[in-house]
Amino acid sequence: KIKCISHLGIAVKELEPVKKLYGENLQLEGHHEEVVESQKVKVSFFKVGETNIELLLATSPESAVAKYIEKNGEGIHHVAFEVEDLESALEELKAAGVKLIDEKPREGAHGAKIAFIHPKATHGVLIELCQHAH
Ligand code: CMX
Repeated sequence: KIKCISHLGIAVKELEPVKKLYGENLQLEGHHEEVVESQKVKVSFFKVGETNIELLLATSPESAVAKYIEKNGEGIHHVAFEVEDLESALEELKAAGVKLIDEKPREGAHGAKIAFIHPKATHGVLIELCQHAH
């Protein structure tokens, strides 16, 4: 079951000018920054009510974010939904024949469990499902 939108991931070429935009110009509260080695990204979170903006900077040319920017330029990269139970959500989607990128949860930012659904199965929107510990 989906509880809420956890975050919107936005692919950027540089972090500092975009952090200035969200943090200073739009006056959102920046609250967490982390390198997620397994995803080859540095992430920076800004709180928007119950949800977040996640700025995504590639840490390697092989990063999914670097490839995305090369093809599309900067912009919205994925939507992340918070679920109650990620493993069973993935089982249900798999059983329904929905194409997944991750059939098992991986570790994402904040130590959350994350998994992606393939954009080919979602009419062009990369969807992340995540489950935070709290
Ligand atoms: N949103 C929508 N469509 C996307 C997309 C995105 N973010 N990224 C790729 N696609 C589409 C491409 O446009 C392409 O479509 P066409 O075949 O119609 O041209 C298709 O998916 C294949 O894309 P590609 O450029 O050939 O790239 P790959 O197949 O090598 O990789 C994907 C695509 C989605 C499988 C890969 O990016 C992936 O595994 N993503 C999940 C992990 C990830 O994105 N990590 C970064 C964020 C981590 C975090 O938030 O912690």
